[in-house]
Amino acid sequence: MSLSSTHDSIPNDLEQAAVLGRAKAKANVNIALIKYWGKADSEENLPAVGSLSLTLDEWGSETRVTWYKSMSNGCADHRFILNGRERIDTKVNRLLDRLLVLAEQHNHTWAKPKQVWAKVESTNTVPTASGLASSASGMAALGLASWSALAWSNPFETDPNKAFSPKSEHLVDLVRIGSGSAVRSLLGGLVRLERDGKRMKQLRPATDWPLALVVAVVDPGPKSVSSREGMERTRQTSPYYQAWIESHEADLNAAEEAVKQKNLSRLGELMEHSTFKMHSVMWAAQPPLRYLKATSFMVLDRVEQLRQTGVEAWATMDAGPHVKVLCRHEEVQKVLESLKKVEGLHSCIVRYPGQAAQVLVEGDK
Ligand code: 2P0
Repeated sequence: MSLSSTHDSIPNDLEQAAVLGRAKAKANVNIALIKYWGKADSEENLPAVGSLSLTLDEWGSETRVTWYKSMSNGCADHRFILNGRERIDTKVNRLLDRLLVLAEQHNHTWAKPKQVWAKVESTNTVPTASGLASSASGMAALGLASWSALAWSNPFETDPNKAFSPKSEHLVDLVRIGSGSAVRSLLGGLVRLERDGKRMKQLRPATDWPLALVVAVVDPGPKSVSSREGMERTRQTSPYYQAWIESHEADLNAAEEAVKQKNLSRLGELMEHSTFKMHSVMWAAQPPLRYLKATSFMVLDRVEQLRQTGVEAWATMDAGPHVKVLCRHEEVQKVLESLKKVEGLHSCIVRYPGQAAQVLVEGDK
């Protein structure tokens, strides 16, 4: 049940509401090397396939959540302020409402969640909704902050990358309600998320393998079709959907093996294969989902040429036109030099492997 749907007014004066708890968290974006596309259950946002990702440094979200309780009997909708501007976001509301349901189920002291609402203040350091994974960092930071503001301990605190207590499963479930890919941003470095959307593990920490991702930004504007809508359209109409699902696990296992062996060319081959399969199944949807632009293909040509000259560079694209090129640290300059020659390319940004999501300590503001 969506609690926000039962709310009918927003208190004009915040002083009419008591602060129940507050916390701040940050999370970085992650880019899938082996892709998630398609859902087994839309309501629970369960993925139809697993995925393998690289959490990046610097690009991410910092989010502060304050939970309020109305002093009157009135209820209020959650408020969401992104980069200083108030907006309505169904993903945010869904996640917060789910946390309130969870609180009720676990007899949290807040007792009457209908009178409880959240103010979310978030800043993104990555362009929003353009296929650069802003919802991954956004939902991971929101999940962790809203969870911590309930004074539930961060289940990742003791062992950020390995500890999976029942509590951390709840946190994973919560974050996944916001965004399927966001779960992976709870961990740093190279991460594998299983098909059940719950179990995941870090395959390698960020500092363990000097990789880089050169992001060729084709068009910084928002994407035309949301991932959620695109996945549903693909499931319903693409004749290749079943083949995508059935052939996926083998890619995931092979990629995990390549990560274990630090075999970049094998990992790169598998990454490109997963990307092209995902875009093929999208193209076969009706109407087709065409996230790639002409410039994306020009970048792909460059990446292929780089490989012909001995540079280990491999491409991946998500639900947007940008091309992310995976390579070694020491080959970043060669990749940049080559991509500079692509006409019409907006910009190139270099990112490196990044850390897990974390709760931030702040003064009593
Ligand atoms: C991924 N993408 O694995 C894939 C590759 C885009 C292409 O996960 O509906 O925003 O919120 O679960 O996580 C983007 O989809 O979708 C995504 P929802 P999400 O990164």
